[in-house]
Amino acid sequence: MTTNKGLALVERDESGVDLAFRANVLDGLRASPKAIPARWLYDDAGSQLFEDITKVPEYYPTRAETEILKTRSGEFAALVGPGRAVVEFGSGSSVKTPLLLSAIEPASYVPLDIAGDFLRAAAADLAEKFPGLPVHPVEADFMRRVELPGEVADQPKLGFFPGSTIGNMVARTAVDLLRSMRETLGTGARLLIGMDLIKDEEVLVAAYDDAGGVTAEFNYNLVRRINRELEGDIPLDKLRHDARWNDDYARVEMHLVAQETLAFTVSGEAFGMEKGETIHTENSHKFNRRTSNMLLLAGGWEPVERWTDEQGRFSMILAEARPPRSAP
Ligand code: AVI
Repeated sequence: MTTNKGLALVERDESGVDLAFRANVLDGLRASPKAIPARWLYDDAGSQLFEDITKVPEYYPTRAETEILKTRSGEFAALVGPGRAVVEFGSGSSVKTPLLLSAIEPASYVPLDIAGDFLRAAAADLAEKFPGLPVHPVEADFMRRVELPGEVADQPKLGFFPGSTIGNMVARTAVDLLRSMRETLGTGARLLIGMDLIKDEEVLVAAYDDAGGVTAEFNYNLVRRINRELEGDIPLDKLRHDARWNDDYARVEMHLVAQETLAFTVSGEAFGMEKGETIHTENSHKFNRRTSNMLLLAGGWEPVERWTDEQGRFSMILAEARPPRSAP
C-alpha cells in the first residue's frame, strides 16, 4: 500500500506500518554497533522537539547563523547581486529565509522539500511576506538532481542550505548531496551554506545535552516512536541519552546507552543489549576552514567567501559551481 502522507510517498503494509522505518530500525538493531538513521527522529513530535532545541540556551547554532544573516546580508547581497532564483534545500525557516530574501532582491524563490504539506505551508507563508515575489515550491527528494520549474530556467541561481544540516551526513553522503545540488543548479550557480564550527568540547557536548533535557527528549522520542509504530517494548527508562564528541570524525554523536542488560522485541523480533552498549542515533559533524573547503570542493563547489558570527561559533560559506577543470 502506498499512501501520500504529507505528499512524501510512504510505503506501508496492511496495518499501516511505514516499511522503510521498520526496515531501517530492524537492520539498525541487528547491526553491531547498533545505529538507526537520524531521519527517523523527525516525526511530528520530533520536529516540534527540534524547534524547541533551537531555543534552549546551550544550542547556539540557530542563533549564531541568524546573527550572520542579520549582520552580514549586505555583504552577501553585494557578491551575489539581484535577480537570482533562490533555491532552498528544505522547506525554509520562518526566520532565516526572509532575512536572505529581503537582503538580495531575488527574482523568484523555489523551496524544495520531500514533505509536501510542510512545503506548501512554508511557501504560502513566504508568498504572504513577499507579495511581489514569484514562489514555486517543488516537491522532491533533493538528494537527487531536481528538475527546476521552467519559469526560473533563465534566472541565475542561488542555492540556500542553512542550519548545518550538511553536518548530519557522513562525508560520502554530504559529497553526493553537494554534487546533486550542483546538477540541480547548474554551472555558474552560487550556494550559501551553513556549517557549524569545531570548538571547545564542553560547549559542543552541552549543545547536544542541554540541562533542561530537551535534546534528551528528542532522542527518547525515537524510542517512543519505535514502541508505538513497530509494537516495540524497549524499556525507555533503562536507556540514557548521551552526547559525545568523536574527535577522529569531528562530530558530536547522540547515543542511547543501556543502563543494564536489556532484552526487548520490536516487530516480533528479539533483541538484547549489554549494560553500556549503545544505539547510535545521530551524527552532527563540525568543520574548520580547511575541512569545509575540502568538503565543498569534493562536491564541485569553489568557496568564494565565508562569514562567522561575532563569537566565531558558526560559519556561512558562499561557494560557486565553476566549470570543471582538471589542471591544477
Ligand atoms: C538539524 N540538525 C542540523 C541539528 C544538529 O545540530 O545537528 C539536529 C540536532 N540534533 C540534536 N540537536 C540538534
